[in-house]
Amino acid sequence: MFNIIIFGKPGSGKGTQAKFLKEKYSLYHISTGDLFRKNISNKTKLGIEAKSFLDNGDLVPDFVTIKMLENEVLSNKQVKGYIFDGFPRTLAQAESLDTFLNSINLKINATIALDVEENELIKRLLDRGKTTNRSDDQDLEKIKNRFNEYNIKTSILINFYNKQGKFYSVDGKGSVDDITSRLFDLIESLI
Ligand code: B4P
Repeated sequence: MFNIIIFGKPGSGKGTQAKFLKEKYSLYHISTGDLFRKNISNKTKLGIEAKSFLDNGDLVPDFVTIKMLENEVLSNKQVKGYIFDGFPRTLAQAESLDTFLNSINLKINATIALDVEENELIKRLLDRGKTTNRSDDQDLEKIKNRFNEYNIKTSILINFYNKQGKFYSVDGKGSVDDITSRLFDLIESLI
């Protein structure tokens, strides 16, 4: 099994690149953002709980997110590996992911960050906001709040995975194809 976390600020291209990694390495892709959005559009209990957090650009509380992630892994066990996209985003999520994976004899092999500066990210997210109904992409204040959430709660995970010798960073600027090639090159050097 080869299990990767794709990491980075909001809009850094995690979801975009995860699709290519999933195809190339036959991984099962788990995007917590997509799971929340699916639950919101299906008006499930989980979706109703998560909606206001997503709308405001806040992180959804850990207890909701961790349980959802574990259920998704346990429901999809016959796979070659997982790509975790948008999870973990807090220290509690990272610690619980390690404990959970350990309990089913799995581990994270690499955490790969897409490095992009905030001005470029704001442009990307506002552009997407024009063509989708994602409320969190349509308002500069909400986008800034998402960066703030990342800077306060998520960026500490760089140190967490660095200490485990599992943190890698890739330049996330340039064409989607160029970034995919950089990711493939890195992963080839790890497997
Ligand atoms: P996510 O769905 O994870 O969204 P994201 O961080 O904004 O996007 P991503 O980095 O995947 O960027 P993408 O490829 O789409 O999170 C949304 C919300 O869900 C969070 O704010 C939070 O409320 C909640 N949530 C999710 N996980 C959670 C967790 N673990 N705990 C608590 N809450 C959680 O790319 C963005 C745009 O850029 C796209 O339009 C794309 O086409 C474009 N783009 C990509 N690569 C590009 C490139 N190279 N050049 C130009 N544009 C590019």
